[in-house]
Amino acid sequence: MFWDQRVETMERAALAALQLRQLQDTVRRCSEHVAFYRQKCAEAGVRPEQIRTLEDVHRLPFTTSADLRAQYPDGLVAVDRQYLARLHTSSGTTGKPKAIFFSRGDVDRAAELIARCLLMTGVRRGDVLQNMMTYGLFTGALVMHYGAEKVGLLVIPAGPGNSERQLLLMRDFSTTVFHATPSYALYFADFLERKGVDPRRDLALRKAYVGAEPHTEETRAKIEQALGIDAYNSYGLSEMNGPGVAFECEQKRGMHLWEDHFLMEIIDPVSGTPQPEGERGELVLTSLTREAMPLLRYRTRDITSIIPEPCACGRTHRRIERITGRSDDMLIVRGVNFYPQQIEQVLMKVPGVGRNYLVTLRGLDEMTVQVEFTEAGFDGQVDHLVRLQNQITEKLRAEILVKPKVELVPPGSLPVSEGKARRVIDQRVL
Ligand code: DLL
Repeated sequence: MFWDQRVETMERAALAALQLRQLQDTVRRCSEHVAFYRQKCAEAGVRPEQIRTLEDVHRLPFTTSADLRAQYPDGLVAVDRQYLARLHTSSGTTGKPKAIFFSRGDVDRAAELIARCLLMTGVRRGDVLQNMMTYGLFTGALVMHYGAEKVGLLVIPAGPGNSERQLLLMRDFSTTVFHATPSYALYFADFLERKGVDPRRDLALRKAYVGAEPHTEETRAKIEQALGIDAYNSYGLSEMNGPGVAFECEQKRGMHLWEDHFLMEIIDPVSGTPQPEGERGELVLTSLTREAMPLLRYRTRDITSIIPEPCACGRTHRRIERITGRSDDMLIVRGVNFYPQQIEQVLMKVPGVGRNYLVTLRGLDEMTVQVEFTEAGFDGQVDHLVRLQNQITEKLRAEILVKPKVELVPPGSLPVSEGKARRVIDQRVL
């Protein structure tokens, strides 16, 4: 089902022509109204009228999250203050937050994109969406909320955490879809199991939208299996409205990125050079329709690749692969590089492994991986746990080439955060 079939299935040539017009307009607005971009473009030796083809995007300067912090609070705003309609912020791990402004039109367009995403997964009027993301400065809940209302769903603004209340709402109002981080979805599945609730029998749940943090295909499978639902991957970032940038359709093979609103490139994260289509690298996005705070060539730091083949659903907007990590998340332990996602990938495949884990780095280069085991998989025999522990250690060593200390802990004993999961704690004294 389509929200806007004409746009979603637009011929590639028409889409490219639209993108070029919008790119030219965005560059012009940035140069006219944002001193930061005027200076950056001058330094790069490029003027708006020199953007004649989509390839010319490569001549434009990059924007980084450091630039956003340096321009905090409003150095990147491109419209008069009276046209600002909403503020969101994104905190990240260090220092000042990033402030993201929306005009009235930006708020509407963000909701429109969510509406496309939701219909793409087969929901319709009459569905009940329980929004378990954090309401507030984070984009995750509000942007989804507005889009879901636009589609005509009944939206329950539950917010995160408090699993007892989530369950109560789910039961009393027959929730059919929920929106949550994958880590909370797993935690909630565990909670239901502990309560003796069988979601297939006792609840009306059919689908979930999971996003805002990296997760593997194995984690998706675990969520789907534990809750008896279809889970769709949802990608976005505050700098580009929040959720609704790229989303899976019913095929669940990569996420359609809305190319009439965002121009995507994949670059080599080290050299900054564009990668050929299909190659893995860092996703760089230029907003094509944002009014309040347009961004040119924003370095997302997210690692993915473009899927060039057309999708069976008929949409022509290209898909990106599941995000495998962030270029700044890479860990170096005892001289070996790897991504935290590789650990998750291994863990979620081992029978007997539960739904939460935590990697801690201490001292000079000691690495401990705490892993919850499942209630069902543990029969009280300690030697079974020891065997599981050895098995996990071996599998991790084979994948990341570093031998960690593995500690098995009971289900529900590792911390669960209300927002994004923190999977790695680095306390090294290097
Ligand atoms: O997390 C927006 C969002 C909310 C997306 C709800 C989906 C659902 P930020 O807080 O600015 O915005 O964080 C953006 O989160 O650059 C990625 O590193 C990561 N991220 C978001 N979605 C995914 C995903 C929101 N599906 C940053 N897979 C991004 C992997 C994701 N990483």
